[in-house]
Amino acid sequence: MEVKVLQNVLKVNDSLAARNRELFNSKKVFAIDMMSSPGAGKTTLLEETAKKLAGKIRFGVIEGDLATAADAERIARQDVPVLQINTGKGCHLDANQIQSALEHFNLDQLEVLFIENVGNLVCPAEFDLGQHTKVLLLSTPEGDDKPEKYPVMFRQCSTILINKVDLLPYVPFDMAKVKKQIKDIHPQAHVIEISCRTGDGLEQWVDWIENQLEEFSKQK
Ligand SMILES: Nc1nc2c(ncn2[C@@H]2O[C@H](COP(=O)(O)OP(=O)(O)OP(=O)(O)O)[C@@H](O)[C@H]2O)c(=O)[nH]1
Ligand SMILES: [Mg+2]
Repeated sequence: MEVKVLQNVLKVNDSLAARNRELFNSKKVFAIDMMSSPGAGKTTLLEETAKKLAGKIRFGVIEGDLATAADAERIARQDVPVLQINTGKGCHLDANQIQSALEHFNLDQLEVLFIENVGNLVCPAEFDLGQHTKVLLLSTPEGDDKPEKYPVMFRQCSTILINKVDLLPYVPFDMAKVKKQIKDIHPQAHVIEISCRTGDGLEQWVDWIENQLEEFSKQK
């Protein structure tokens, strides 16, 4: 019985996500779901992305956290349109929340929408939001066993950013081991090493966004 209830919840979520995706497509907005453990650097990366994309690509951000508007305030300081969703006890965003959030954006003015999901390596993987692609951040202090311990998340994300590479001299993190785990779980995943602190790899990240947007625009 419990399984049936869960299936219904996911079914309703999937149909709302499909509607969100139709809206994104009709407005020509490329939507990216950003996921990671708490503190891996999602908001910092979006702040740095805003600096790099200023005047190039018009984007907005939906922030998901249990409580506070702290992340949305950080993004707003970059002059990027942003809306904070507080999930209360919820450990992930869902399609219904995104649908409500979208009413607060002028999608005609946007080319890309980043959705920063609640920090969690498990639950966000289960819920389609209507995004076109999912990006995962793994940061070096989290340890080098995460891909094999959280395979569902790593399998779902088209691109995996390994953040905080500036900390490699100080934390036990075997990059080759992590890349091997990712290859075993998701051979097609695109991996980029970055540091939001030093800026390493951020050009590659911005190139990735530009290429994705170009491919998306061709489809319309
Ligand atoms: N050394 C180092 N610290 C970083 C880097 N990127 C982010 N941080 C720090 O990591 C901490 C967490 O960063 P956030 O961007 O708030 O992480 P988050 O993933 O948005 O966190 P939640 O929203 O709580 O899930 C902050 O103190 C950042 O300054 C990096 O590349 N190197
Ligand atoms: Mg954040």
